[in-house]
Amino acid sequence: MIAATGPDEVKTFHGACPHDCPDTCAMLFDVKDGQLQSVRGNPDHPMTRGGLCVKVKDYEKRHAHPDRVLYPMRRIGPKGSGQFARISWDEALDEIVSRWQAIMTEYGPQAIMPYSYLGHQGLLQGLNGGDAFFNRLGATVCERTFCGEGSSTAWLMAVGPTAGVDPESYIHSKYIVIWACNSISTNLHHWAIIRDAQKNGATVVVIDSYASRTAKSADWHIAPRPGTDGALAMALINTLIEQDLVDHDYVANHTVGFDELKARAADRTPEWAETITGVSAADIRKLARSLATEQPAAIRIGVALERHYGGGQAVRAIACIPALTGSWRHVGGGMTQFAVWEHPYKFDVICRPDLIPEGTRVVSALELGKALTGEIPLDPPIMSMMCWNANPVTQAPETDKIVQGLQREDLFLVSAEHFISDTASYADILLPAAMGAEMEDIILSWGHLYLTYTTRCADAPGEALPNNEIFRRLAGKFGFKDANFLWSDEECLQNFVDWSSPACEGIDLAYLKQHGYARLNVGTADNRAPHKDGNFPTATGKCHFMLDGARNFVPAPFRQMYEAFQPNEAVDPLPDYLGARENPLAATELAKKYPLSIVSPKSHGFLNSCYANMEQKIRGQGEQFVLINVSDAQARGIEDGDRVKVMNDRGAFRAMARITSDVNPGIVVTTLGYWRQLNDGTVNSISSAAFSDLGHAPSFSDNLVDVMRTN
Ligand SMILES: Nc1nc2c(c(=O)[nH]1)N[C@H]1C(S)=C(S)[C@@H](COP(=O)(O)OP(=O)(O)OC[C@H]3O[C@@H](n4cnc5c(=O)[nH]c(N)nc54)[C@H](O)[C@@H]3O)O[C@H]1N2
Ligand SMILES: Nc1nc2c(c(=O)[nH]1)N[C@H]1C(S)=C(S)[C@@H](COP(=O)(O)OP(=O)(O)OC[C@H]3O[C@@H](n4cnc5c(=O)[nH]c(N)nc54)[C@H](O)[C@@H]3O)O[C@H]1N2
Ligand code: SF4
Ligand SMILES: [Mo]
Repeated sequence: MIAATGPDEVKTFHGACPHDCPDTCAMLFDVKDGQLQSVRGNPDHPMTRGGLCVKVKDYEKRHAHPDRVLYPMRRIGPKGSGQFARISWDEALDEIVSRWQAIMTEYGPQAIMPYSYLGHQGLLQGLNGGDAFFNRLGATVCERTFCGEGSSTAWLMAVGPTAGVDPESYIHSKYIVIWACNSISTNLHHWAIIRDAQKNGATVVVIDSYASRTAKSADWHIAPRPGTDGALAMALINTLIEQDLVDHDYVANHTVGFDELKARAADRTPEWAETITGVSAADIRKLARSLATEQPAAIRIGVALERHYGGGQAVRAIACIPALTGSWRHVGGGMTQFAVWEHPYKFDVICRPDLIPEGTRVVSALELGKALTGEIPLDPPIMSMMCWNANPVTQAPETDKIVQGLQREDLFLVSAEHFISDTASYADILLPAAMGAEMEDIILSWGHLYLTYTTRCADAPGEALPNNEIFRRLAGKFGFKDANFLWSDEECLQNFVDWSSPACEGIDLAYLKQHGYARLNVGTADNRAPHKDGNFPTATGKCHFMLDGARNFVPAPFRQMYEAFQPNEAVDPLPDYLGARENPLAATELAKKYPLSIVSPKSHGFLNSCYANMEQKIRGQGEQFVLINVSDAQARGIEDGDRVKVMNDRGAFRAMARITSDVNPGIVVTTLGYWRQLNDGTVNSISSAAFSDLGHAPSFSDNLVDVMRTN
């Protein structure tokens, strides 16, 4: 506790936002009589700066929401009907254990599949417990490559596991390129810094398939066709080299493969890229020149970049740019992917991959629909799934297939949730999960360089339990004695962070609890230029334009991860443009039937599918919509506000048409997160489950559709 205003008055505690968001805000929780009364951003935190986003600023309402799941429940109606009856925790856990034991006897443990993601981003409640438990059980391993695994693979190939530019150092940048990221909605506190830099005279460029909120606030919006960023990046490389805008000294000392990159980029001219991207050759030249001459220049990439076939290669190409120009020499110069690379979390202790029995199969979360329906033949089939911290029915591709799979009478689904989400509505056993202020944790941050602690300070309603406790109890029922399952929450946190690492110098758990957050010991935002003298955390210490074909370029601790994500097919030694699968200019047959490219970014008002069941949040975000250019609308007889059907061979959803010049002809946009049970289909009904080129990344920006008026 950090303050109390009287004996039974409001007490204030350190908190942290648990959502999957780069900002990981440091919060203050005001609690009275065990109830969360209100929340604030911690004004002392250098990134949060006292502000919270529209989603979370009234977080207490989510805690106290009347629809929260309060008790363990058993399904009593047809699958998906949402009809449940209360049972006790013991009954629920005993039923789970006996059903799983029967499945394990008949089919073996791999017939059970865990399914989770980062619905809670804590080391304890997000990553711990479930993985260790299911690994120990011998269940199928669920590969979760939703977010960043393509760009991470590319990043490791080019520069290694580095945070790159500290998001706070952007205050020193003079030229800022935000590439496929809608910061105002998805990374608000970084945007605040960028806006301050803009006020100080920095130029802000946004490269986005449509005029997002962030693009509209930029000095310059560049709108390549979706999935063509690799061509744009290669043409920038071509221009930098052709116009001799290269920092030759930096290139000679700190990079590998310049001559080969030069040869590769020789015919990737701005004119070539113009035909692919729709961005004029003159604009490409202008952008290249500014990136080289207006220093410090920084590039912040968003997750949407990896979301098409070729997205991984596009990130590799972009990662060459700051080394070619020498931007890395400056504080506020270079590139940012994920800050989390500097965080000393012990993932091996948290997730216990060592417990996975040899030969255990891996099923991709992105292929859940195919796996549950038998489209991917699995022996044994998946007979049970447990879902927590995730909502695949709205969030994963090919959702119609997922729903078909979840309707299987012989599938035993366990769901731990706050609400009866679209996925939880199919559960056989529904478990009530505790929420943010009701549990202790250290929340991971992938968007800044602070550890953030959150206090257990409010009572969970009904009988809700933290995820970690649910798995502790399940492990107890199975008699698992491995240390993880016996540690208290406090012991877990002591064991999950490498407190003895240089990054944690001067920080321990006691300090973190007292202060709520702590900056990692990695230099300050005002002096940090991590690759001024090269020092890339690659095997050579250099930035790799080119790989030599050997895989040992990735430094040892990350090699296993890289190998796991990297498809077996040979990797091009150099970056290049690889066309998207559903590129209308290339996939011409498909494009005759479905001529429009759809992108489905994050909404402003929801956090993935969280909050999309709360009335005032739906009002803020508006009903499910599709943005469409006037020419595409006219060609289909669509008027603004019409109900339309968006479809392809994978499925369809209905939305309201919004006619706008924010999207170019040939492109439509629908935001993610709307609940299927409150809408007629959602955007992932049309999404492809195909992997992009690197890291088994998803293909959410690689889909063709058509739109039809329905009223
Ligand atoms: N409000 C809000 N904030 C969130 C979330 C949320 O749901 N809502 N989710 C959180 C999560 S899990 C994540 S991963 C982050 C993600 O946050 P971002 O990295 O910002 O990702 P997106 O919003 O998916 O996409 C960003 C932008 O990329 C554009 N885009 C899509 N495809 C392409 C393309 O092929 N090329 C180019 N150049 N642009 C493209 C989209 O139009 C969009 O404006 O946000 C986090 N924060
Ligand atoms: N078309 C399209 N699809 C996308 C994306 C896109 O941009 N476009 N983005 C992708 C990305 S980047 C991501 S990260 C994924 C996200 O995919 P998911 O992680 O599946 O998304 P959420 O909707 O946040 O689901 C989290 C669920 O966990 C629950 N939850 C939250 N906290 C807890 C807890 O403490 N305990 C338990 N038991 N449950 C909890 C929430 O109520 C919610 O239902 O979606 C991906 N899907
Ligand atoms: S969702 Fe992101 S911006 Fe909003 S409070 Fe949480 S961490 Fe901060
Ligand atoms: Mo994400």
